[in-house]
Amino acid sequence: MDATGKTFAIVVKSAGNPYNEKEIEGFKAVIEAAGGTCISKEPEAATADAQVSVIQSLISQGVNSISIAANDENALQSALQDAMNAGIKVSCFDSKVNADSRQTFCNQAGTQEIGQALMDAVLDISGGSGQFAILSATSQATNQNAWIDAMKSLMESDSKYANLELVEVAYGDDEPQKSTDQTQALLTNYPDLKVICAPTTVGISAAAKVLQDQKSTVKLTGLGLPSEMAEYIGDDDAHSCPYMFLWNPIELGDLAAYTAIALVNGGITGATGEKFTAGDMGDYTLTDAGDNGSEIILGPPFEFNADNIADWKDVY
Ligand code: RAM
Repeated sequence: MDATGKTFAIVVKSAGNPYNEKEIEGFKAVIEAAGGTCISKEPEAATADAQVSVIQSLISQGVNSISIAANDENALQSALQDAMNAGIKVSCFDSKVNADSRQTFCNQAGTQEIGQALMDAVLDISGGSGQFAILSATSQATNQNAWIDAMKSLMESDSKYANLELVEVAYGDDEPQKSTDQTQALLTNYPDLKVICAPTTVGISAAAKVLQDQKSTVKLTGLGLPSEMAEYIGDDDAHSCPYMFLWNPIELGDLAAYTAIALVNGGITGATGEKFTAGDMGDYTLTDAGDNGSEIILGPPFEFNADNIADWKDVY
């Protein structure tokens, strides 16, 4: 794939989040190896307003492509449509915008699959019954909201979850201090809480520290970076998190970059059913994302536990 003479922007949710930095690392390496120029933008806070300003400035700069991890599904629509009208190729990754605001979406794993993995972990770790809470990112985050919705529908449709009670969805806004405070509040407000599920790398690492420092009996699962979670993962009372899931965020950045290059070079338009080769990652197909738009799924979520965490903690 050749990106010579073209400029590719990557816009993540917010600054100061190591997961976002890994996405940028992967994206930049692929764009630069293909001869293109990479511009990375990390808004101060994980808000739609901050991303709208970034998008407007990228339109003025005349970039060829914008790849964005959205802080809101609908609020970026007019800015991203202005970008597409200006001839800029627009795709999202990690956290999607609605189908009218994008050409395609690089999804880290199937939304349903992630919801299932998290629900089954809560069921298993709780021993099959009792109270659990979710510690999420921002209340507008499309990816976390989709995973939480998938969890809630599973609870309604499958009787094996009938003895679990979701007491609260708390929002730490992908800020370490707010996530810490929200974890403390959950512990205070729900003395019978058994499990916290944090489907955000920032939330899970903040919660892990609170639980382990307090020697709490509340257990943790969710989506976390092995590098940040290694000290908290284990099967004994000394560790707060028996196991968790994730995928490789560097590879998600790689896939987002190959997708952007394919859009700019005309290899794909974003229509469901199209196929392209993402460099050495191999062949990918654009499938139906279920929202009238297409998506490209990176792969299945991977479980990190006491047996394999040592192999992964230095990788990402
Ligand atoms: C946080 C962000 C990101 C999400 C991961 C799992 O880093 O919210 O969008 O995909 O967690």
